Amino acid sequence: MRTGDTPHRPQPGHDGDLTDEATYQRVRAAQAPAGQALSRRGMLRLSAGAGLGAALGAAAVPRPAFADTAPATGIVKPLPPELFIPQGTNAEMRWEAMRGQGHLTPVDRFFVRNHIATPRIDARTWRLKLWGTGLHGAPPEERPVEFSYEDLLGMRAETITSFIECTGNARSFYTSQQGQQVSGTAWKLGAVGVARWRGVPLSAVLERAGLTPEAVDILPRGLDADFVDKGENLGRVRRPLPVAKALKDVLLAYEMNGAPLPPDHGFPVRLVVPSWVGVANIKWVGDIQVADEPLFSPWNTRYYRFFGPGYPPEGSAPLTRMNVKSAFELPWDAPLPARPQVLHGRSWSGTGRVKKVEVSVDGGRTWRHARLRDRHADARGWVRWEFPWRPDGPGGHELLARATDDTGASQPATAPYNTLGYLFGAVVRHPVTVS
Ligand SMILES: Nc1nc2c(c(=O)[nH]1)N[C@H]1C(S)=C(S)[C@@H](COP(=O)(O)O)O[C@H]1N2
Ligand SMILES: [Mo]
Repeated sequence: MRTGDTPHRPQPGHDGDLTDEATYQRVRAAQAPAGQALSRRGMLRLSAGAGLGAALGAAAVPRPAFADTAPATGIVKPLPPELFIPQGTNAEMRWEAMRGQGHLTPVDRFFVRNHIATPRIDARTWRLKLWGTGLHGAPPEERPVEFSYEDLLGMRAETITSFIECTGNARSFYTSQQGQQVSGTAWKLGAVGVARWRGVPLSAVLERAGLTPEAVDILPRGLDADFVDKGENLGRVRRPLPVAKALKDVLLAYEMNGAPLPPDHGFPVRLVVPSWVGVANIKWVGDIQVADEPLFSPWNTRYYRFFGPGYPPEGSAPLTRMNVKSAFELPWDAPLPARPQVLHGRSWSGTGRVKKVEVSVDGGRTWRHARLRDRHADARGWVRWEFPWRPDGPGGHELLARATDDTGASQPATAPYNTLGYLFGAVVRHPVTVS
């Protein structure tokens, strides 16, 4: 199941270029996990993948200690209520916490999405292990190519500014705006943040480990505990990534906003996969399988695909890029004064550079352009914008913002339904009360 003869230098539209959406859909749709049949419910059976994770947990990678982990959420950093909305093992950023901030989201308010809990890892004994058929000599799991934390710090570093956003960000609006039932964390718009990430290009580590031209997929895996879904152990959090994307702009990041990666965001090292679905950004990475055939895990088969009417039983192709979104830097149901004022917000897109933001203060009947800042910032971050507003009177109002990127992608009035509530990209109606 080779997908191309030159995966290292893919051409757009070529089968090797799995960073191209159309190609990805075409190639991935034709592939299924080897030896795995569809169950009666049409879901992929993943017992093989879970077994692999469980076996590795015991054999290859020492378990991190869980001391210091706050029992309630499993999150280490403080979660003051003025900055965060609790969401089980996760913490959502309140958008009003971005008001007056610079381009970056400070770590103290950056959202946390943990499947389980933040592990405490000792960087002195931590090793990144690479193994698999996509490396020269096909090093087995038991004798992987290893990198220490010091090894990575000694390699050529790169810095990028990029958002990380949960695929389910804004999921709650499927229900509150569209009346649809979806499963998953009921995020509003705060499962997103922009940081400056510094680290080693994944391409450099792959080359040093002996990447072969036949390699097509990598599978980075976290050192947090096994994920158990309704009694079923799915193993460690891990999600396949095409080698083509891995070589393009992915970082093994050890710094966030100029300081060592905090425990909750992946210390000692995490992947940063610009523009892609949040789950691709594996935290606390312990090992990376590199394979000369497509790889599968629950995180690209039973999750992070579109399911529901209009999709095949096994779902769409695995989701790759995030979509276009906008948020006001205001609390939900914000009390606002009945005088002229300036509204602030931010827009971002995984498919291109945000070129235009329009705001409507009359429920979507009329739209006016917002004034953009950050026009020259990294397209993988976001743009801040401002919109002068003179409320027409006291009472409830709905504020709407819609962005368009340079590919023409924009925000529709409604988002196409999918059962797991991914990629809500419609315009959000933000209620405020003027008095
Ligand atoms: N090992 C590991 N990596 C992980 C996760 C996790 O639970 N475990 N969550 C993923 C998901 S779903 C998201 S959205 C991002 C969130 O990154 P953050 O917590 O730094 O904001 O991390 C991803 N990486
Ligand atoms: Mo996520």
